[in-house]
Amino acid sequence: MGRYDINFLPSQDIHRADRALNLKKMDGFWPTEIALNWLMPEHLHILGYPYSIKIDYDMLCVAAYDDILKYWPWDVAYAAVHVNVKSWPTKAFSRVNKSLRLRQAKTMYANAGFVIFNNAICHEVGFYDRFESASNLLIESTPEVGLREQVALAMVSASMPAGINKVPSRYNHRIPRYRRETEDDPALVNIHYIGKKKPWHALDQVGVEALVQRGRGISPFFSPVWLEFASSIDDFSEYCQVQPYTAMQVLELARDVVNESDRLLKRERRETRLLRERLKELGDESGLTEIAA
Ligand SMILES: [Mn+2]
Repeated sequence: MGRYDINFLPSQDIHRADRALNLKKMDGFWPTEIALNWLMPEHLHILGYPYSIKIDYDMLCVAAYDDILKYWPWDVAYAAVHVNVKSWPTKAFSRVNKSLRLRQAKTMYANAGFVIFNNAICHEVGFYDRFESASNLLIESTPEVGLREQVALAMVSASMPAGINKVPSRYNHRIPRYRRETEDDPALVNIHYIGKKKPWHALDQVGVEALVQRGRGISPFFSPVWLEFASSIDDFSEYCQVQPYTAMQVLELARDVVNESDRLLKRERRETRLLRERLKELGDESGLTEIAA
């Protein structure tokens, strides 16, 4: 199994794997095996590795991790952390925090795409045990909360001795938010293909238009980046039915994005014009013309 320099690890060889595999399914659709991710830091500690990085399967690395060593000494570090998500049921979370005796941490959301662990500290505090308890308590107390895995992780991580630390978001670049590179915000390191449509799924015109309508017109252009890389790997076509884009297909993609953006813009202008006209009519009757102008 040493192909592509990847060492695959049979799950039965992971210390206490049965516990993770028996954990209740989170969000209904993820395979139970994903809980093994959160056992790995402790397993790797036993094997003698001081640090570990967990990276999602839907991420593409496009640049070197040249400043990653800066983040090594921390307990646990996430790329992409949003503090104080208002829609979360804070009361339920503080109950979980209390019953697990977790340090009362601010409610926060941490995307689990790219996480660095200090394996020894995870082992010391029993990271997986805490994660398992938090998950189970959340399932009981807040069945309505989605992304439970990430919620439980964020809560447990926030109560690590040094809390959660942040890795720059270029290590977990979620595709709808592509900004122009600046000195403060340098080039991407990892592209994270979040959402249901992955770059190995075919994208049709309707799909492209739907993305534009959600303000994500940049997203379709990330697919060719993944396909260009993936197609250079042996047996690509055995695993992936989608072919890399030709220059002409990228142009067609741009056409669909631009056409849909133009259509939305025209519709918005038309609606504004109609509203103005309506207000003007009303104004003629009620003296509102000034406001309409
Ligand atoms: Mn992902």
